[in-house]
Amino acid sequence: MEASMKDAKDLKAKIEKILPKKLSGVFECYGFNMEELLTPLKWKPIVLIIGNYSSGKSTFINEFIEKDIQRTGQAPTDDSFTIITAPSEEESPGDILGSTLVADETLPFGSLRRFGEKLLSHLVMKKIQCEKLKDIAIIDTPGMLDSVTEQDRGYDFLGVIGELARLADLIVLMFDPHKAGTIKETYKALRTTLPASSDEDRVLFVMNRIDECENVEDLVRAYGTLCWNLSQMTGRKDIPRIYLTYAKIPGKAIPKEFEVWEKERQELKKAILGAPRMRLFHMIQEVDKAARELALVIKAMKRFKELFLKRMKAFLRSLGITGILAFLLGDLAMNLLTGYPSEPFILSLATGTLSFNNFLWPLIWLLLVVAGGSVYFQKFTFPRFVKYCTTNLDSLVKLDSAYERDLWQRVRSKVLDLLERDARRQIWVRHKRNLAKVEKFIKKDLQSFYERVRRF
Ligand SMILES: Nc1nc2c(ncn2[C@@H]2O[C@H](COP(=O)(O)OP(=O)(O)OP(=O)(O)O)[C@@H](O)[C@H]2O)c(=O)[nH]1
Ligand SMILES: [Mg+2]
Repeated sequence: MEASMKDAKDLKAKIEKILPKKLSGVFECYGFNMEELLTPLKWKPIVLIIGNYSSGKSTFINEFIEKDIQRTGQAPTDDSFTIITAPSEEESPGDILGSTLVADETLPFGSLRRFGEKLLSHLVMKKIQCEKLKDIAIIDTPGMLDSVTEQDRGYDFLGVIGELARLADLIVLMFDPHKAGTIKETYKALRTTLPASSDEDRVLFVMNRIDECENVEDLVRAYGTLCWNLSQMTGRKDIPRIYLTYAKIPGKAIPKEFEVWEKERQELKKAILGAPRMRLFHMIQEVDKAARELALVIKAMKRFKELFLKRMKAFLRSLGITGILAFLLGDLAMNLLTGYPSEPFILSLATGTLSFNNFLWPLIWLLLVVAGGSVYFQKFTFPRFVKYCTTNLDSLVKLDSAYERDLWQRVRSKVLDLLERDARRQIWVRHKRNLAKVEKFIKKDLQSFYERVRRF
């Protein structure tokens, strides 16, 4: 584990150096926030434990860290988010309150501030001396409870879970056999934050408290229900691995036939200790996702610019023709209407009496047409063109794969926003060059990151 923590640190430093060097400016240009992308990398690897109430989350954590830190109990026990980790060498053990956590720039929790005061009073970090927690942090969460609404809690519970899931490198989703059918809400929270299928290997599914099944038949039934519900929600054809576990509770005998699952609990703990390695994948996946999203946005803006130039060309062509006509015939029309100027340009050209003075009115007419044309363009043609693009947003991109269609759904609103707020500036941006930069980054730098991680 030592080695992989160091690798993670090296890789993180590399990403933090290369990403701004190669792509800063490009990110900002399209309203992407590079800081936000790098926040999950700020701190140590995070393991998030979520699931139904009383599924045994806190019991499992206490067992993992070999200390009775979290309160456990049959009724819904926790109503707080607890981040448990070991203090660094210069820190001392103790509790840190939510309001301090979100204000601390060295921690990745600043984004939780937007969920309000109520959440902050239900957020705490416990720093305890524990060898296993030196390189990881575990977050214990309040159990999902269908009857508790957002109003009761006073903050957007699923929003918080989603945000923590974004920061986490490993997510343990814990159920128990009594409630194998009530996982919808939990999964919905994950689904909205982790839409790419690649992210699903960050989630470990656990069915805990299996010792409470009457017998193996009962267990199989509960397992079946859970699988069915999972496949309904994930849309995956394969069944993800589900760890079947139980805690050894003093005074509670484990039925003999369940002892074969004893090692699953150990494997789950091992998987959790592997979080630093997961972080490496997480880091690269995040950067990968962001770079591909960015590339798609640039493609859309590039197409926008191309369409604009086409429209502009057509406009200039008609403006040119109007300009020439105005230059040649403008003063003739004036002459016919008012008798002034006495010698229109075209007539003096025909009679060969052209002098410097004859150019005055044609030039004024030309200027008037050009000025009028550009005002018209700015006021009417351009806004109409932008409107056309925003209503036909999907036609700005060519989507070849399901992956790209997913990607487009995620960035569509960003493109819309860019066009509505920033269309004029986007005309001047060198999209082609930016796209080449991002594509080169994906092909070269990102690949070398992947290769490095595969070697670990
Ligand atoms: N039989 C049995 N009981 C368990 C097991 N795991 C936990 N328990 C008991 O179940 C109850 C709930 O456990 P907790 O660890 O508090 O559950 P939790 O998921 O943290 O619950 P909330 O914090 O309320 O969401 C406690 O009384 C535990 O002793 C298990 O594997 N088998
Ligand atoms: Mg608990």
